[in-house]
Order: sequence, then C-alpha cells, then structure tokens
Amino acid sequence: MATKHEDLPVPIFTSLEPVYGTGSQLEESELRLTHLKSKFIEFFTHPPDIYARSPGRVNLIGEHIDYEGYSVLPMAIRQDTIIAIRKNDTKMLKIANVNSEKYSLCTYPADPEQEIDLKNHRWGHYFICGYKGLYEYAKSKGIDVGEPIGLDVVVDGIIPTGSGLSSSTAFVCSSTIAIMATLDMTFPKKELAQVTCECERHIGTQSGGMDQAISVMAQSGFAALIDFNPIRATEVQLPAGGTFVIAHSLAESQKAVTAATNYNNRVVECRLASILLGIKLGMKPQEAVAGVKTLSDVEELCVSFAGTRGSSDTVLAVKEFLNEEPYCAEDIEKITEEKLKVVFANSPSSLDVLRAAKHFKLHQRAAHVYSEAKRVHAFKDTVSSELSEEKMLKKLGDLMNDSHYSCSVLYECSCPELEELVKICRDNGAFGARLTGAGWGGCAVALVKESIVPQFILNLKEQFYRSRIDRGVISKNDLGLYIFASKPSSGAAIIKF
Ligand code: NG1
Repeated sequence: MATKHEDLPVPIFTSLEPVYGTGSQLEESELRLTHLKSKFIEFFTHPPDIYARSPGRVNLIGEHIDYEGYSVLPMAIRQDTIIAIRKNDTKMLKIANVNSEKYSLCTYPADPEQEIDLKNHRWGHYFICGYKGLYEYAKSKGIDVGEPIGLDVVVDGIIPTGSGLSSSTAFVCSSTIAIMATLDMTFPKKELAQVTCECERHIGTQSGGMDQAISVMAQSGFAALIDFNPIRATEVQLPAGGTFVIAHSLAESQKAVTAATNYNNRVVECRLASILLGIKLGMKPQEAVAGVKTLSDVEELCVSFAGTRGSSDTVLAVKEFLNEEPYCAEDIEKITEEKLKVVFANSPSSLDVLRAAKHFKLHQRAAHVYSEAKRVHAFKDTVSSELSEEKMLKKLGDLMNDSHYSCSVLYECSCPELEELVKICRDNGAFGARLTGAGWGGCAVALVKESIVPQFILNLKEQFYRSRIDRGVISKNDLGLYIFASKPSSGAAIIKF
C-alpha cells in the first residue's frame, strides 16, 4: 500500500519551485529569500544553514469546533512565515526579524525548561513555544538530543497578524520545523501537526489543532477535511468555477491578549455545557466532571436522547436541557456538585477565564458547536455531489452564510467591522461570506464566481476600504495585503541550498 502523505516527513527541497510554483510567485519568493539571507548575514555575520516555511490558512467552514473534537475544512494560503536558522555557541536564542523596526531583536536563554512570561507578551515568545515544545516532545519519546543549543534566527512573516489567517501558527510551525531540522530530528507530518499544536499552547491559548494540521499537512491545489483523535487530513477538491476571496476587516484580533474573555472563555463554556449535558443525560456528577472534556464526548448521549423523539439531531438535547438564559457559576455548581475552581484546578488559563467571567452562555455555545459540526460534513458532501456547478456553489454559499450567522449570534465571535464586511460581500454577489478563524476581528472569506472576482474586489475596495484609506487606517499601496483571491497552497517545507 502507498504511504499516505501525512505519514511522510516534512519535505526537504533544494529549490523554491516545489513550494511556490512558477511565475511571479516564484520570482517574489526568490527575492524574499535573498533579502532574508542578507539580513541574516547583517545580524549574525554568517549565512543561515537552513530555512523552514509554514503557510497561513483560511478556514472555509468549521469554526470553533476543532477544540471540541470536530472536523474542520480549511485550506493553506500562499502567505507564509519563513525562518532562517543556524546553531550558535553562545547558549542564547537570538531571534531577529526582517522587519526590525516593528519587531526588535528578542533574546532568551537556550533553556527548554524556561517559563514563557505570558504577562509580558513579546513577539519572540512564539519561537520559544516551538523550542520548548520540541524538546519536551523529544524527551517524552526518549530521544537524546544532547545539551540544549543556542540558535541564531531571522523571521520573515508575510501573513497579516491578528487577521484570523493563522500568522501565529505559521510562526510556531516554521520555528518548530526549523529547530527540528537543526537538531537532525524528523517526524511524520501527522505527528508534527500534534506536536506543534501542543507547542502553541505554551502561549496560553487552548488551541484546537486545525491551524497546525493544515499548515503542516496541506497539499497544493486542495483544501482538506481535518479530523482529530487521531489527526488525519483528507484532500478536498473545490469546484473550479468558484474562488475564495479573503478580505480583512481591519479590526485586529489579539487572541493571546484577550484569551481569558474570548477564545479560552469559549473553550471553558463548551466544557461546562458538555458536563451539564452529561449529567442531565444520566451521568453521575463526579463521573461527568472527571471524564467529560468536550461536546463530542457527550454526542452519543445527545443522539440517543434525540432518538426518543424520532430524530438524530444533537441540538434537541441542548434545547431540552440547557437554559437559554446565561448561567452564573453558582447555578452550574449546583448541578456539578463541585466548585468550578476545582473542576478547572489543573488549567491556569481556565482559572483566568473563571475570574473574568460574569456568566456562561452554555445553550448558545453548544448549539453552535453541534450545528457547525454538521455544516462541515454538509459542505464536504456538497463538494463531492453530482450537483451542477451553479447549484453546488449556491449550496456551499448558503452553508457559509449559516455558519456566519451561528458564529455571530450564538458564539458571539464577530464584531461590527466583520458584520459590515460580510454584508458588503453578499451585496456584491458572493454566494456566501463568513468570518474566518477565531473572529473578534480579522478576516472574512467569501465564495465568489470566478468570472466576477476582479469586479468583486474593486467593489469591496470602493465600499469598504476607500473610507478607511481616507481616514489613514491603511495605506492605498498596502491594499493587496488586505484583500486577495486565494487558491489552495502547499504545506510546510524545509529548504536547504
Ligand atoms: P486563529 O484564527 O488562527 O486565531 C483559532 C485557533 C483554531 C480554531 C479557530 C476557530 C489557534 C492557534 N487557532 O484560530 O484552532 O479554534 O481559532 O475556529 O489557537
């Protein structure tokens, strides 16, 4: 049997063509690499040994469900982060950036045991996530990597930060892969997808694994259905007549900084919703508190309940057993028979959530997760159906619109700028449009008929970006960074010349 690509290691290339294809993209990336190399020499007086790149991604559907164990459907984009790296003998990690005006040199000790100072966020922390995580993983596998080494590093990232396009993950993955290659280690891609997910959790977000999985495992020309437990990527061929246009709302989503009230808050709310569902559906409180981690853990119970009503819809149990009114901690503790502080005692970032939360919207969050999980499969089934292209694109667009509604109303992870942008996309003929990524700012993704893409982009420039350019929010010359059409790009790679 042929080896599946996810069982193979990250590819090592000696030229850029297998990564960036041919044409203008190749030329641009050659210039980029030349510039990166000369910056490296400028900072460290010698050239790097190797480069590692990891792409950003756009999630087409399946938002905020990866950490609940449900499949998602993203594609990699061509924008990426490249790390240039070389060992040094100073016992220091020296992390520089090609954009040294915005990102000044960060130094850390070459110590994999160091704590990351989360209260003082520094851009270099993402590299340390990879450094710590990789050493931990090697140790857990009994691999002897010798004394920790110092590293000279220059980072070149072109994914707009806080955009919902996974700039942080591209940084963590390319760092981890660069360190792995420097230490002469190699792991299958699916293992690396898991490792990099754990690496990124060192930044304090309870990351679900989608971004790392697609960044490491993407195949050029295909989106992917990513399943978890175990991680698996199945190629998805998108319909030829449609293009995904990505547009930035220009509201920056600061995920690591707002974790306690936004991202991690939702992870905690989902855990509480699943524990309560477990108890209402017959589990003993102690059993539910100890054993139920995600909404997928109680899915079978919900389906059995729905069966008693002649249905298989998981949302029925949510409607029956979770109040629409927000819960306060005491309401929940009466049901769990345990203090929430005790339930989350092992997770400092969840305790931060409890301190910041006034109430918990369990009904709404669970209804979003279960319905969104279904939409992912409906999207995949539609793509592989016999529908005419027009009907297929219309159906995919409807699913994207439903997903956006659910994110906005039930999961409350949208923001006014995203609402405005999504509406403008639809008004200008998109089959569907939705926020993508964690939300609370960042990008929208719209499915647009291939033939109208140039006009669509022009209209968005007029109707959304013009006033922002006039107000000086962005410069006209940078527009290409904020709105672009994207085809599915290739995944992570190591480049050695
Ligand atoms: P972004 O958009 O990169 O912040 C985050 C999570 C994903 C997923 C989405 C929401 C990280 C690194 N990524 O993505 O795992 O949960 O939100 O669908 O935390």
